[in-house]
Amino acid sequence: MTERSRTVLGTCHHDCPDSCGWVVTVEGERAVKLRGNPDHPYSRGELCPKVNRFLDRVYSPDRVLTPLRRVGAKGEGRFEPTTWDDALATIAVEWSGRIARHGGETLLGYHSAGTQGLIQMTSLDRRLFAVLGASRLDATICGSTARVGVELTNGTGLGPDPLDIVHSRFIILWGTNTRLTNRHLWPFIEQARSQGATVVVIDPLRTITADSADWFVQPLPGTDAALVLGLAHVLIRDGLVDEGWVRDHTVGYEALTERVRAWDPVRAAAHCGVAAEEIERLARAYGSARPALIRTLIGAEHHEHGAELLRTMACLPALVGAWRDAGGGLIRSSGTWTEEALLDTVLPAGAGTWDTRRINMGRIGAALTDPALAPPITALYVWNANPAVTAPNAGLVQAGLAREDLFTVVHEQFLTDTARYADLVLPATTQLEHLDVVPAWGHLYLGWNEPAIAPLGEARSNTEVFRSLATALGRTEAWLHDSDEELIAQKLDLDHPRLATITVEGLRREGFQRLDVASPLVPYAEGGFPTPSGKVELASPRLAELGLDPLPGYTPAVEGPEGDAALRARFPLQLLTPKTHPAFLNSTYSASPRHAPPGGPFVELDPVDAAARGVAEGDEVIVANDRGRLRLRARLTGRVRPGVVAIPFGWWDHQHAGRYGANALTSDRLADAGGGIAFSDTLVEVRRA
Ligand SMILES: Nc1nc2c(c(=O)[nH]1)N[C@H]1C(S)=C(S)[C@@H](COP(=O)(O)OP(=O)(O)OC[C@H]3O[C@@H](n4cnc5c(=O)[nH]c(N)nc54)[C@H](O)[C@@H]3O)O[C@H]1N2
Ligand SMILES: Nc1nc2c(c(=O)[nH]1)N[C@H]1C(S)=C(S)[C@@H](COP(=O)(O)OP(=O)(O)OC[C@H]3O[C@@H](n4cnc5c(=O)[nH]c(N)nc54)[C@H](O)[C@@H]3O)O[C@H]1N2
Ligand code: SF4
Ligand SMILES: [Mo]
Repeated sequence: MTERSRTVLGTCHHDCPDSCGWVVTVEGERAVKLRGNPDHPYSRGELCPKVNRFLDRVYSPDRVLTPLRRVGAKGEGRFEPTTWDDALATIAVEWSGRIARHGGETLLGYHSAGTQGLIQMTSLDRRLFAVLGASRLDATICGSTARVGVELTNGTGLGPDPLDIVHSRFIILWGTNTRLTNRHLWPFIEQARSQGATVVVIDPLRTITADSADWFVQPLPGTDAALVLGLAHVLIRDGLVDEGWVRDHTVGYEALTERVRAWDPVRAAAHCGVAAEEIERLARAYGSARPALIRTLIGAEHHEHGAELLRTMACLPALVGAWRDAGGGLIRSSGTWTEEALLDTVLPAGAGTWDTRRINMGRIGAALTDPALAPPITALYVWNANPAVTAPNAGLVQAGLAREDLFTVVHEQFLTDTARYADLVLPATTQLEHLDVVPAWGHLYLGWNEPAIAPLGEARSNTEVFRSLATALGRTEAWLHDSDEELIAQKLDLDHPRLATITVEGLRREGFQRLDVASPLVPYAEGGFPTPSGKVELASPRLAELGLDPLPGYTPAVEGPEGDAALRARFPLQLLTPKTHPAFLNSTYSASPRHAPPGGPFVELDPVDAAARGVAEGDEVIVANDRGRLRLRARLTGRVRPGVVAIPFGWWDHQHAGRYGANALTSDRLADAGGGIAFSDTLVEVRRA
């Protein structure tokens, strides 16, 4: 280091389970190096192909660094620079006028997890939108359907510490592409493997994780619940159930036994497309290994019956008593450990409540185009998100964004496909330019993020913009103007036992601190599940009270392999649109030439489906359904099975030959619970272009 250089500790902000620690070297005013923090116990000095070149992103010539005012048509992307004063004054006039005319609910804030920091993801925004009486956003596009599903069985989303996977001896990676999406967990899985663990991947796609597994099981999409019922059948039939644990810590075992009696492997196989013999083998291997762990993330929930699947899947660890062991049980997002130690800081006591209507973010296209929605959404403020690319049914989303009467503000680092529709684009800081504390949903460390450099150009952080908006709107309540330090202090419940050893000074000094929970973390070895019965609810009295099936089950998706016959006759192939590229993070980085793989987007088909359509490797094809139509290159990679096709998710519209990306085709149907979206229950047909 030269005399003028210093290092600053930070944490990656991306919507990624890994929340890696980093170290930034700064010379003068400029960040010159960004490396993984070698001291971070989870990421251990490594970042990833997305973030290794983060400084290119920070200093990219394409960054939006001044406010922009639209001069072209919506979506065209023609803007001219303007000033913050002008932009804020325009917003104040537009919002006030529209609220006066339609009421507060005409305004909607739309965000996702562009940064998932405690204060920059969502904090002051909620206060401002609350006092304005704006519509509330159901931010359920990722994770909430799985959470609700698991909670129906266990009463909680809590599970083991992901790092305890080293203790596992049988690991099922179920609907998660660990090596791509959760890459820092992989070395711990390898460690378990070196100690004898078997790694199973269950995925309709042969992913890079499947390639590295000991055993790859390839069901048809959306049919896993049938597979689970078949597994449960064998576990019970063959005496592989931990009867003592089941007796002490579950309810409904007899009813479940009765239910799965009819689900012998032959019947299960007929629905899920996994051979009966393989179901038998998998059940016996899972039922005789200890500790046995199921790890799942998001892929399995993006289905019409995603909650049903997760609720059903969550019965397996209880049946075999896997919760007894360090490294046993079920892990999905481990963010719940942190969330429960945070305070809800929307409105201070006495400042009223915020109980306006809710708009589901996955249904944003429908909400923006519904002529019956009263009041209509006439003002939209987007930050931390790129819904034109990432929300389902993109044609509808973009039809909504194109509405002339919609006043749209997008706060962004880059001119995304969403920003192109904005009336005003506001320049956003990057993680190097603002303060935050970053929680994790893939491990149990809180990360500190000290700003390494001053905001570039005229960029402002999310919290700073909400303070500016409050001023522009003449709001003088002190709590609309709290500083970032104050917001962090308000959010961390330092009296919570899980934060007992965490301090703001400690976080700042070390860069990360672990939640104060046991290690290894075996929370339910002796039961004590927070369900009404205190037990794992194999049969759920709560579901029964709602008039729903109290038992785990399998319901075929309407837009799935066993769905609506008329639809299937027209669109016989099921489309998956997963995360595929190691250098993309959702739609982030895909517009950057150094991140995007050469050749652009493509559709993968099985050679049998391709031959039936006269399609050869590299041919141009049309992939279509009633929602949209894409022109893509066909690839016959052998990664999908007959009846299934896959298009990588994340590319921007202009990178496709037609007008839209993969989400032009995806279903925006709501999942069965939790407000998630059935992205992966989407039927299409493919033909030569
Ligand atoms: N490199 C990279 N990393 C990322 C991201 C990224 O875009 N790029 N995104 C981040 C985000 S926001 C998230 S939520 C996580 C998601 O992490 P994951 O859940 O691991 O990723 P997904 O691609 O959503 O889905 C995982 C797998 O689920 C499979 N799947 C789909 N339907 C089914 C089914 O019916 N049954 C089964 N068994 N599997 C099914 C898909 O084929 C896919 O391979 O990744 C995070 N990490
Ligand atoms: N077809 C299909 N669709 C999917 C998925 C899929 O697997 N397939 N996955 C779904 C999932 S799991 C998720 S989580 C969503 C993700 O959906 P999005 O969150 O909309 O996706 P990102 O590409 O991560 O967009 C985040 C944006 O926030 C911006 N940003 C980053 N930091 C900041 C900041 O500090 N301030 C502001 N104002 N902006 C910032 C980035 O530049 C980026 O454009 O997509 C969903 N959509
Ligand atoms: S995107 Fe994920 S893997 Fe990459 S540096 Fe950030 S947290 Fe780590
Ligand atoms: Mo996500």
